Amino acid sequence: MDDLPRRIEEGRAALLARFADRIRATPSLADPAPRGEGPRNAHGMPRLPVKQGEQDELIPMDLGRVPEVSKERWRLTIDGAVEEPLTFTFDELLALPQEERTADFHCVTGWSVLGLTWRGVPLTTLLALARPTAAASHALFHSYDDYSTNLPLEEVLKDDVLLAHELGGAPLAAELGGPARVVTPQLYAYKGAKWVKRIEVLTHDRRGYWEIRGYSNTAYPWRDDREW
Ligand SMILES: Nc1nc2c(c(=O)[nH]1)N[C@H]1C(S)=C(S)[C@@H](COP(=O)(O)O)O[C@H]1N2
Ligand SMILES: [Mo]
Repeated sequence: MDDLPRRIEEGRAALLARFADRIRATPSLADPAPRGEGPRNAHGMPRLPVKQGEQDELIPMDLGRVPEVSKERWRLTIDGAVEEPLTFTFDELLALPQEERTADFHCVTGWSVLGLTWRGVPLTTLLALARPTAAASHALFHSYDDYSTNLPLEEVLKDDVLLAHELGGAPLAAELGGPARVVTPQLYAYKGAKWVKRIEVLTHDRRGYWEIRGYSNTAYPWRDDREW
């Protein structure tokens, strides 16, 4: 495994080249007039998207139960339309290159928390190792609580999309998705699966839990894009 950094770099470069145009065309990078208030973030977006209220801390949101997933029992599988299906233990996740991202968090129910610092592994790293096939276009994330959520690969591959296991320098609390969760700072937070156990790479779009029940499939906060 000593060629791991090279495999990650080559896989990431190939994916970013392949998806560069689609990444640039996503709403949060191409919107000429994002709606919201406050100073602009690094992507030129107003810090507080339209119809969001700021608060100090995350409110745990779930489907009525917090699944008990110990670090020992936790596994993440990446399969479907990939050349190299993979399963990681929590220790194997920690053995990958770790990165930090400070990002804002926007829940579709109208609250935002600004400036959260997450630590974990970028989704680009995981996909670089699993290598989506030429036909791969989307991913469906499955969680231990039977939640699911879907994204096009151009959203999964954004630099701030992280599989996070620490928040603010501490292990991620169980009610916030620990041992590990996905965060998607440029979209409403229901696009980030807590207690994630499987990333199913797909050659077509397939809707997740809230996307089936009426929440927007695109979930773009600066256009009030909440429902369909
Ligand atoms: N597995 C799972 N992931 C989930 C959810 C869930 O119910 N189950 N809720 C989503 C919603 S609607 C939001 S706003 C965020 C909430 O994250 P928090 O609990 O850390 O505030 O997680 C998202 N990810
Ligand atoms: Mo939410």
